[in-house]
Amino acid sequence: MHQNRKHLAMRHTVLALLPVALGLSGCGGGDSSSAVDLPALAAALPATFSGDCTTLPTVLGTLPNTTITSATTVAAGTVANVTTAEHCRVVGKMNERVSAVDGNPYYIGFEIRLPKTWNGRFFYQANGGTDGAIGTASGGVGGGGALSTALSKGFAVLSSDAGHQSQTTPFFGLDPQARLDYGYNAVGQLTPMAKNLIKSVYGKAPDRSYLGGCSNGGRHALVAASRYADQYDGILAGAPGYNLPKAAVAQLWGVQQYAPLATGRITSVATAAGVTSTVDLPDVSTAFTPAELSMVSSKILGKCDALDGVADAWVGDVAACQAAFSVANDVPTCSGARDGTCLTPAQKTVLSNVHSGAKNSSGTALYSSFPFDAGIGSTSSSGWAAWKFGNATSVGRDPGATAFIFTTPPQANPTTFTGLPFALNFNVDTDAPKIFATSGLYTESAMSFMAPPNPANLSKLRDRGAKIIAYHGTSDPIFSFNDTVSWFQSLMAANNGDASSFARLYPVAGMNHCSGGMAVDQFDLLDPLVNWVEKGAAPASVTAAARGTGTSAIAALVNAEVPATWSPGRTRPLCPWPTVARYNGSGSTEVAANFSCKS
Ligand SMILES: [Ca+2]
Repeated sequence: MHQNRKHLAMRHTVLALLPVALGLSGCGGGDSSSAVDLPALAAALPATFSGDCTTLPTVLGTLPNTTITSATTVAAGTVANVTTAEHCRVVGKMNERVSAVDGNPYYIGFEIRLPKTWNGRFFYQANGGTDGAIGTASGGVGGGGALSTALSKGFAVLSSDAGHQSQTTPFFGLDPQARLDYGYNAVGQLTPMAKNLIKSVYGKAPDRSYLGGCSNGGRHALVAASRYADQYDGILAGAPGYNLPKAAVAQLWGVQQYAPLATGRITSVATAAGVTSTVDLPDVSTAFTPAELSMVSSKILGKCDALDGVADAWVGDVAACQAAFSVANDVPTCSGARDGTCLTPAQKTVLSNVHSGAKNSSGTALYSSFPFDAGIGSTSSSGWAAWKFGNATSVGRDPGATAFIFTTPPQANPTTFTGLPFALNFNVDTDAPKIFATSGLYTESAMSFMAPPNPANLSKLRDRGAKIIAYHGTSDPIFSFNDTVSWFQSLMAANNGDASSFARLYPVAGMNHCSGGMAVDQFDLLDPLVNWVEKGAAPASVTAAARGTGTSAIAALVNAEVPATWSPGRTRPLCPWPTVARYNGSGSTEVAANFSCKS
């Protein structure tokens, strides 16, 4: 601790000299963060718990506002498809209460898994969607089909429902406190509790603490990096939906773009309670057929594949692809009926607009643009069509989240709420601003409780020696890769042009939302993060593998979207943005070693 304080004091001295140094080195090339001596954090030391898990509730009975409901031994075996050693699973709840607004009971539910042989580290597993369920506390290391977890590595891992017990409906948003718990306060409450719990079990608090997740979990990660920088040494942010309410609004805007193109009709809609009513509305999933999206994907591939140095059915240089490809020039225009080989002029306009990003009627951006990527043809549940048409019209996803959690005041009644009508009737001029609104009952806006207070300013995290690694699939249809690049650029700007002393962004070319797609999506970014935090080893390229047919005996771990022309286990380097994995010019194109991260 004393050593860290000394380093911090030194840092302030260096900062005071910076303007002079920058003046001498000219503009644009500032490198203050790497020039500054950030404190080095000591490596975590292992410990063991040799006692009986079932006695833990007695030991843990003094945690404030916390009830332990069970503590059981989990024998060595498979957890989240990964071989895992014996551990204790402790389940509990914090801050039990009954809402004065909706009359429903609430608490912050959690489980924490405590290895008998512990590596001295804590991992907060931030979950996806609108939370509401305690996912198995295994601790994801990034991507899909991971071969290890934080738990299998020996971390103590916590997972929570973020303060409400309803995973499939968004109606908890009626309760003001449940909104805040979901946004940030569950992490704020659970983190010190978990550290105290760990101390009670092992005799010491965690030496090092990490928080990671993807999607909403990536949002939690950036929120924690901003709000709870004093609590975490390493942050792993996957597909960070750090502008989540804006992304949801953009989805509703998208539904309104697709509607005029639809050839099919929807004749009934259902509430969360299963009450159906007869309607006659456009079926937006018919705006672009799978054949049309596959055709667009092939056109993108044709134009962009070779830009990374090799035509290998993989677009590695996504930035160059944006300059090379255009819907107007590279997608055939239908001269007759739609047959899957062309798009109508109206379809081309919508596809361009959707990638340019949602805007209100006066042209003001409501969210980010999206890059064109060959993954647009994905037919998986994490792919383009599933998100743009399915989740954008479902009660539990974008319409419901916007109606009940993200707009103030909440805009609908749970008993009658249906997704598609809400999306079609959402007013992007008068309703969209409600994600910034407050009221007497709802004193924080959604953009206040969901977004990091200032994602560009992570100086507190930086200055204590903590590190952050982000990753994002370039084919992500819901949280735009471009939005994450915008964040990273703002972080660089706030650090005189270079945040590399404490932050890395790894694009995952072709990956859908958090996993899947025409991508090498099996990777582990947790080990590089730990090595950076605890050994000062800054990460460079990280090898990722495809999960094609035959790469795993577990069917769920095989990615059906790996192209047949690829070796099923093809590897590629993940490269720190803005470098790109480029073919070296010789050797097998199926092997990462023959690619290098270059600008
Ligand atoms: Ca290529």
